[in-house]
Amino acid sequence: MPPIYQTSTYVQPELGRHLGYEYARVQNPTREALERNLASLEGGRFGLAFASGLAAIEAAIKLLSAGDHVVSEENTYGGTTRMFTKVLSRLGIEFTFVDTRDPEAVRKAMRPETRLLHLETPTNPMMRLCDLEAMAGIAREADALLMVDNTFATPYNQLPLEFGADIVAHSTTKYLNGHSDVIGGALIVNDPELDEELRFIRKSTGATPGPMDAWLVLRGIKTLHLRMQTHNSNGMTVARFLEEHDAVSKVHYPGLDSHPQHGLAKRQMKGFTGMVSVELESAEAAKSFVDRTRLFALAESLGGVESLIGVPSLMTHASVPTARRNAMGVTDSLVRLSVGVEAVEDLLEDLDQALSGG
Ligand code: P1T
Repeated sequence: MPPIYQTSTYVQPELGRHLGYEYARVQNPTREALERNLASLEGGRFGLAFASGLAAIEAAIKLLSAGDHVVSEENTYGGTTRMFTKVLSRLGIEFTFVDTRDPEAVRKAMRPETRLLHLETPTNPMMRLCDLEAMAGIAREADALLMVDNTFATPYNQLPLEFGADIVAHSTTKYLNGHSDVIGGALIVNDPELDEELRFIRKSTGATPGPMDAWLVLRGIKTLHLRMQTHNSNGMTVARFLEEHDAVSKVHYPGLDSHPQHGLAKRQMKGFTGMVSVELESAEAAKSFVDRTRLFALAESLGGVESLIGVPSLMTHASVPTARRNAMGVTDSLVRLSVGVEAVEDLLEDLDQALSGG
């Protein structure tokens, strides 16, 4: 097993000569083991681990300068939107948010100063998809970088670099670690210059993960394929069950025939994850549902072995302005489930009793 190099610095044999390791913000062997693993999983050449998913995305945006422009999918994780609109826009980087299901809308949003296109597919929490190949074409035409947040899909189900992405971003907090005990992030790239620039940004700004967290993520990844098989199959079973349930108005899950982009999902994804969003009849019904589940724990986050449930508008996406949220369908009656790897009959029983009201 790779040791946990729990150190901040490394002794140098003489002035002006070190053994490849100077200071742990810059180099750490445990972190490097994780980075090689992440690169290999995504089919990329270089991996960079970060202290969180947001830190990873932020580092990629820091490739840009004041006056540059980013086109972003509108239905990203609420914290990503908040970072773009409330922090990074203050530094003179402009953001335009679009529905990336529509390639024409994306093409129209691109400007001469657009340097990066940021995507999530499936999106959090509406499970909307975008056509990665089409998006890579649009980014290339505009001479912009394509960044894909692959947190929901995971490399087990989808490989954005193969479709032409330049940067894959992850919150390793989620499926990659898989055990809800670490906050972490990552970027994976193929281009050595991009890798070097990102490493420079991380070294200069400092969002590195500690060795213990890197080690835990690496350990979690060893079972990624086993966990994802069960997340995929439990997700599908739960989505089908909820689609038939009288108390549920609508299910958003790319694996269902009823998903408007099911064809695209089958083309660019191998499986459809454990993330399922459902619309109930009212905000009260949603509250009663999430308060009554017993196996599905009411909590933010996703992708761990234990099932979680939440209302995105009041939790993970509360920082997105209400009008924008509502326009995308992220209302108080939308419930998001992160279906875990428990026995699926137990999960269905729990959902059924919680939906049957009290
Ligand atoms: O929490 P952090 O590791 O910083 O990752 C942020 C992030 C980035 N990208 C996606 C797609 C995400 O879902 C997240 C974090 N999301 C949640 C905490 C959540 O419950 O949706």
